[in-house]
Amino acid sequence: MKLLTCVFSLVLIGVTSVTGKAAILFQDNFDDTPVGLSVFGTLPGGAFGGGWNITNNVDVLAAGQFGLPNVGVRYLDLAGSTAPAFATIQTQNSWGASLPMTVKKLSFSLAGDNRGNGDSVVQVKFGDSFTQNFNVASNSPFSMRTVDIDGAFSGKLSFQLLSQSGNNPFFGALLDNVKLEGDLPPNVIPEPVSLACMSLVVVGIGFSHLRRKKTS
Ligand SMILES: [Ca+2]
Repeated sequence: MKLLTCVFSLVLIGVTSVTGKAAILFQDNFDDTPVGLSVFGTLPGGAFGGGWNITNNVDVLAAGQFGLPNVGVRYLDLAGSTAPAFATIQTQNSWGASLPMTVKKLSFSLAGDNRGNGDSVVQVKFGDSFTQNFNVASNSPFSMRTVDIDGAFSGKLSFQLLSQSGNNPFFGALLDNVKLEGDLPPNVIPEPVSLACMSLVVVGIGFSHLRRKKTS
């Protein structure tokens, strides 16, 4: 292995160990979730592991069902069909401690109830450090919301239907396309190849030092 290749590899390894590898950490478009009203307990969750815990209940709706938006295959109504209906859904995964990944960006799609029931407020939380309320007009179509999450934040992600201005407690904001992006853990343990490289570099530096000494 040539010295230059080794030096280049070490520089690359150095960069990797500082920043980690950018990746999607969690993603759920609910398209594989079984359709049903008043879903209690848990949801199976999406790609990249982990499901959801539900407080109260949600409706898992098929696009176009009940005259609702005909996009996104399946999505959630955060007001289920059984009282108490205003749901909180929270990831079973907790990022930061047991999953040592750095979460940097959260995105999701929200729509109004689309049944003329009034405006919704959805509270989004990430661990104990991040909380933000999103107002959703009753008739608004799905739109993507994006939030920059400080890499220092950690914990579980949750969506809670806080309020609904209409009279029907069973029609609430619609949620789809939840995604967390960030960095995978940095590779801090040197592999055998890296160790061999490092030895070569050290020897190389020693030689060039000796040569400079001889020529001076
Ligand atoms: Ca969907």
